[in-house]
Amino acid sequence: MHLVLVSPTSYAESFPIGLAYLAANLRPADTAEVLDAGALGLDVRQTAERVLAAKPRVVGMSYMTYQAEWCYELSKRLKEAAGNLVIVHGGIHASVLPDDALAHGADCVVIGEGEETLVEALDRVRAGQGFGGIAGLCFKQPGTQDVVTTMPRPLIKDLDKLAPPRWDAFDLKLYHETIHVVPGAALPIMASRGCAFNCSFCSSLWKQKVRYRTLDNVMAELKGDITRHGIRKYHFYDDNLLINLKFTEALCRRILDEGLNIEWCCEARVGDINRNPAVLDLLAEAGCKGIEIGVESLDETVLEKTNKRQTTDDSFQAFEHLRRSGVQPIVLLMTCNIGETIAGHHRQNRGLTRMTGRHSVFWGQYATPFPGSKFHDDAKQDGLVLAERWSDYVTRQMNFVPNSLLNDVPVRNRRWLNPLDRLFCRVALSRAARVTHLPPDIGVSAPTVYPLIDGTRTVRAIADEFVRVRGTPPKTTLQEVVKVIIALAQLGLIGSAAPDGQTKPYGLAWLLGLAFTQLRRYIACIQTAVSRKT
Ligand code: B12
Ligand code: SF4
Repeated sequence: MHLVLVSPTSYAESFPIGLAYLAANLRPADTAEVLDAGALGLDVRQTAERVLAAKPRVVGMSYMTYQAEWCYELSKRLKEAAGNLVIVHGGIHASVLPDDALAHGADCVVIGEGEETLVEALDRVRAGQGFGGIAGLCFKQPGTQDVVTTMPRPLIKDLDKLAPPRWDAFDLKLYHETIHVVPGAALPIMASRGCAFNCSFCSSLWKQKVRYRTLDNVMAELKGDITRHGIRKYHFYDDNLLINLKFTEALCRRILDEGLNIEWCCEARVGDINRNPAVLDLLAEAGCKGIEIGVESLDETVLEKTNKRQTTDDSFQAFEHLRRSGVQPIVLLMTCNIGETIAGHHRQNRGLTRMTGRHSVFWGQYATPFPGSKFHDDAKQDGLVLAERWSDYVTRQMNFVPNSLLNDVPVRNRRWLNPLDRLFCRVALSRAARVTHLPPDIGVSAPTVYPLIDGTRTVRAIADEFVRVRGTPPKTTLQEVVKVIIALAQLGLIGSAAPDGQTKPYGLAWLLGLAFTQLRRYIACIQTAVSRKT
């Protein structure tokens, strides 16, 4: 039986490793091809045509929340064109909201880990039978609209049983996934599945439990990839590669002993980096070039609300340890999280300046209440949810503003913004515009917001005033006002009327630091250009 596995439109050039695993773990009687519409730049119509041309019996789709509507549209088109096709949805969004998927063209939804469930579902299709009794499925009872959810599928105990991801099903030339610090073709790999924590903003399917592959199994995959594809750069997609330091150490030793000569990046929690910083030297020796660290926030109140179970000091220490060992720290931050305030943003800016040695305004990815997370459950009571449709659920766009920020009352630290202040605000806001998809000139800017700050109006009231006076759309106006407030807070140009809300504007040291950082960057660019020429 032939199966087409579709990866939908995407704005990141990354491999859908879930589909690569599914394609690799079918029965020999079944064949699968992967159609990555994102990598190929196909729209829904073109994707439907390509799927139908392949004449499959079953079509599988894997999607995150922001890709859901695209997959719903594809399912509708496929159903219209070929009513007998069996359409299976899976991945994070469908697993969390299977009813939504079933209402939009899916015949069945695989909830959670998919390799075993898909094989069993295909067996039923082959035998012309229904899906009843297969663990980890959700489907509509044939002939009725009743939705059946079967018992949860136990997690695969022995990950070594799984065949490694089938990269030969992909046109590797289409992917330019950077591993953040080393340019060039890189493949993803996972040595473990799951995470031992339970952060409020995370909607991962495999929280609170970690399963490992054996080192022999991981090494066999790496060697196989090197032989087959000649790729020596890897991105470990594990939620936290340093959670079990004994495992990490042993992995590094094997990479070194067997002379793999690879370069790689991974993700880790700051607490695990601090547990034994000496291990970082071994990681660096084994080719680790960068580690993504979820700093999330440098405001203790915000951190506490995320249940991240780490402190700002943990982040400072981890950053230092990484810097010392030569592994590049890749800092992940969130903006607009529950508990954020004007004074908190100011503190965070000072903390990050201290940590990174860069004098700048820092913008993270916007905190987004993904379905399946505790944040999603709390969002409506703790703030304003701006996301309106599934395609909004991307972190480069402001999807949520916490009440803590909306109800904060900004206070001006200067009478008027001087030309230098305006320049810094523009720099800060253009930086924000780069991480969002709003054009930088869409609404208001710092000099027009500043006069409205009178020490009595809340952030929400300032945005309302703008809408009233200028007649601009409420949502985009609020987004712009919040961005301006954050930039002003970080630069210390505003404080807050709340107790302990005082802040201090940037001073000479800040300016000199900024100039020095810029100078260093220019010199580094010139050095790179010169070394490329020679
Ligand atoms: C690695 C990773 C990335 C990588 C690669 C993403 C990719 N192409 O897969 C990078 C860094 C590029 C990335 C980017 C983003 N990510 Co990300 N990412 C992850 C992470 C850490 C692991 C995902 C993974 O690879 N898992 C391993 C594979 C094997 O599992 P899987 O894909 O879930 O597939 C299994 C099952 O789900 C099932 N299955 C999946 N699909 C199907 C289909 C069928 C037919 C069947 C039968 C079964 C099935 O079977 C598979 C095998 O068991 C998760 C967190 C997590 N722990 O899940 C977040 C996560 C998936 N990312 C998330 C988000 C939001 C994003 C971004 C949208 C963020 C942004 N910038 O806005 C971008 C989008 C990029 C894109 N490609 O479009 C969210 C998704 C939440 C949601 N509901 O949408 C997660 C859950 C993190 C979170 N915040 O909670 N991400
Ligand atoms: S954010 Fe990271 S540490 Fe927190 S639960 Fe998700 S995967 Fe685990």
